[in-house]
Order: sequence, then structure tokens, then C-alpha cells
Amino acid sequence: SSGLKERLQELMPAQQEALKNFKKEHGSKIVDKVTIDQLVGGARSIKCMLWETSLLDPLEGIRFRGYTIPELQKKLPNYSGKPGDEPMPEGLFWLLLTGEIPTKAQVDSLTADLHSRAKLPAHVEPMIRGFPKGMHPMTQLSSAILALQTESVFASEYAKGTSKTKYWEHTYEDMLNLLARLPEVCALIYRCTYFDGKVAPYDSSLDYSGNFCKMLGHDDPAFMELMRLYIVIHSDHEGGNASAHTCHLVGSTLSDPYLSLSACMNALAGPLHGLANQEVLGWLLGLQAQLKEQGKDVTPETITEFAWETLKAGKVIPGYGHAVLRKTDPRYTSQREFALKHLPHDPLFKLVNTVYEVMPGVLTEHGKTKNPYPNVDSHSGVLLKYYGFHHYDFYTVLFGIGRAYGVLAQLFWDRALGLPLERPKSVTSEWLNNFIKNN
Ligand code: AMX
Repeated sequence: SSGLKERLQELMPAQQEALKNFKKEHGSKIVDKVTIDQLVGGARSIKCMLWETSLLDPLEGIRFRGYTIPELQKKLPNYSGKPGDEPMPEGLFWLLLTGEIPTKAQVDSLTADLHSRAKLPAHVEPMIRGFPKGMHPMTQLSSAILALQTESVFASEYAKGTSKTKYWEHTYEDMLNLLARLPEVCALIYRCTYFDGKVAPYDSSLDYSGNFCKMLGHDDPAFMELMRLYIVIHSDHEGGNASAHTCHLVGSTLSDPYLSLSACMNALAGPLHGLANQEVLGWLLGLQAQLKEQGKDVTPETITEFAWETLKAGKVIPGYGHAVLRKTDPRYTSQREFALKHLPHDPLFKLVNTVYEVMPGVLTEHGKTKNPYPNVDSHSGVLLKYYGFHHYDFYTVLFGIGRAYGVLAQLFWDRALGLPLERPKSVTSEWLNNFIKNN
């Protein structure tokens, strides 16, 4: 064992006690009010959920258990041991769960634990191989996670009548088994969708990300580094985003982690959320193709023209804007820095940079979006494409692996803290009209 479970078992009683006492003492204090705009407008920014693993500041961006992305890059163990290399997702997972920065030895033993759990149940591979051509990779991923649910420890223990005080333990087993099995599931989807279906053998001498890349068919160590960064920065973005919230909501019914994560992936598959990263690359390639056809150069002026065409066609600029953020996403910045280090002369990276120079101005002039700056999805495709990973309708699957790390860590605490069924109140338009009449 990696010692992670034992550490969590040590940490839990104090956390449970603290929350219980805090509720008892402060339970009736008011933390927020709700306007009609918010009620109609997607509950934007209403504080109504407990989420321990990360917190998002509109200006500064995300902190994972209090640490910014540059801090994680310095403090979390990396694969090579060389300063400046990217943090390993296994270390981030330890941090998200415990709030503590793990040692390299702890991370390595967690990696080994994940490897030992990776074998897929026999029915999943033939199912993926049998999916119809053209089924979106996110649909395949969500379905495959559901198919893995036959192995849920939580579901089988619940059926046997397990005690509430054991939910955390069954959730722990499920979340590790699930994370461990995602690389092969995703590699199968990738190789079957775009290639001959052959998947490289599992290599437990590598870390999680290294083995995953190898199974995808990408052996370049620089691509493995990118994957480490990619999984880390996509893991968690506090609780209110659609994918995280979905996992938390479905889990609150005591649906097991497989059912909850599959639902989470369906939310991530929407174009306003995780699918935006595939849309971004499509938009950039469309821009390149149109300018080539018209014999024009890529300049701030021609990009501006293309952006206005998109907006006038009633479409959004993918990769720009955010429901919470009001500045450039630090997840964008970290990928930009990766590009500056590894691919400074890549033409598509240069294009992304020029788009970054002009787009905030265009969107400000357009005057609708509250945030004219780029989000995480604006940059990821360019990096992946540079390493020959150009099947962009697969990109959200990679986002999904990252997101699984964050939402499962929180799901563990949902059950460990005994958080209840989530059930906000809805009202009708008639109710609202009566409310206005009477107030
Ligand atoms: N291009 C054009 N218009 C935009 C825009 C963009 N990038 N971002 C927002 N707007 C528009 C909205 O569509 C809305 O228009 P409406 O009043 O006609 O409906 C108006 O600006 C106000 O929106 P907002 O309050 O600023 O944003 P929001 O909280 O409603 O939505 C988001 C946030 C991300 C869905 C939106 O900015 C968007 O559609 N961006 C493009 C898609 C994208 O990149 N999504 C990925 C986000 C990150 C992630 O989840 N992975």
C-alpha cells in the first residue's frame, strides 16, 4: 500500500468533527443572497456548495489546496527529479486528497498501487472495439466508464448493507480502481477510433502519464511531460463548473463513483465546457485554411476580420470567456510557458499568440462577454498537435482524465464527510411573478 489510505484515515476524524462543530456553531449565518438574474441565469456565482480540493479566484485563477500552478510546479515531485520539469498527477492527487505535499517515495508508491489495479474487466475491451465508427470519443469514454461499473466496490458493498461509516473506504477503492483503468480505456478508444486498434502493452516501469502516452502510441518523453502538466492543470476548478458539479450531484444520491464519473464526462462533453478545446483547434485551422485560400497572411488585421465573421454568424469564439474568471486563465499561461520552452518557433503557437494579442480587444468591442481573455482550452490543442496528436475530437477525453483526478478526490471527501443529498429549490415563473407582487 502507498500509505495514502492510512493517511486519510488519520485525517478524517478531525475533519468530520470540525465540520460538525462548525455547522453547529455557525449553521444559520448568511453567506450569500440570490438575485432573480442569478436564479434565471444558471445560478452564476451563488455560494451554495462545499468543495475542499480547490478554490477559484476570478482574478488570480485556480488554487489547488491553496497552491497556485507555478507553486505546484515547484513543490510537487516530478518524474525526472530535475528542477523545472512538470509535476506528476499522482502527486497532485495526493495533495488534493490530503492537503499535503507528498514525497517522491509516496508518489512512486501511489503510482505502483495504481499500476496494480489497472487490469480491465473482460467485457470492456470488446465493448469498446464494437462501438460504431463515428461515435464521439467522449460518448465512448462515458459508456466505457459505465461498463466498468460492474466492478464497483461501493455498489456491491451498499447492496450487502454496508454501514455509512464505511462509505469513504468503498469510495476510496472505486476511485483508485477507476483512475488506474482510465489509461487503457482511453488508449483503446484512441487506437480503435483512428488507427488499427492495436494498443501498446501496459508499461508499469513508467509513471501514470508515461504509460498512458505509450499506450496511446506516443513515446516522446517531451509529450509525456506535456501529459503530466495537462492532467494536473485540468484536474480541478472548484465545484461549480458543470462537470465537477455533476459528479458531486450524482454522487450525492449515493450513486457509486463510476456512475458519478460517467455523468461528469457527459457534462464535460458539452461545447460550452470541455469540448471547447476541440473547437479551438478547429477554429484555428479554419482560420489558417481560409486565409490560405484567400491568399492572405496571418496578421492581427486578418485574424480580427475572421473573428468578426465568427461573431456575426452568431457563434462564440471558443477558448475565450469564462463564467468565473475575469483575467487570463493561469492554466492558459502555464501552457504558454510550456510552449515557449519546448516549441517557441511552432507556427501554430505563433498564431495562438497573435490571436491572444487581438482577441481581448475584439471581444471588448463586441461588448457581450464579461471576460474577453483566454481560458484553458485556448492553448491545449496547439501543444498536442505539435507532438503529432492531431485528432482533435479526442482532446476532451484527455481533459476527462485530468478532471477525473479532481472530482474523484472531492467525491472521496463528500462521502467521508457524510455530505447529504443535493437538492436546491426551483420555482416557476408564476411563483416569481407572485413574489414580485408581494415584495
Ligand atoms: N465569444 C463570443 N461571445 C461570448 C464569449 C465568446 N468567447 N463568451 C461569452 N460570450 C457571450 C455569451 O454567449 C453571452 O451572450 P448572450 O448574452 O447573447 O447569451 C454573453 O457574452 C455573456 O456571457 P458571460 O456572462 O460573459 O459568460 P457565461 O458565464 O454565460 O459563459 C462561457 C461562460 C465559457 C460558456 C462563455 O464565455 C463561452 O461560451 N466561451 C466560449 C466557449 C469556451 O471557451 N468554453 C470553455 C470554458 C472553459 C471550460 O469550461 N473548459
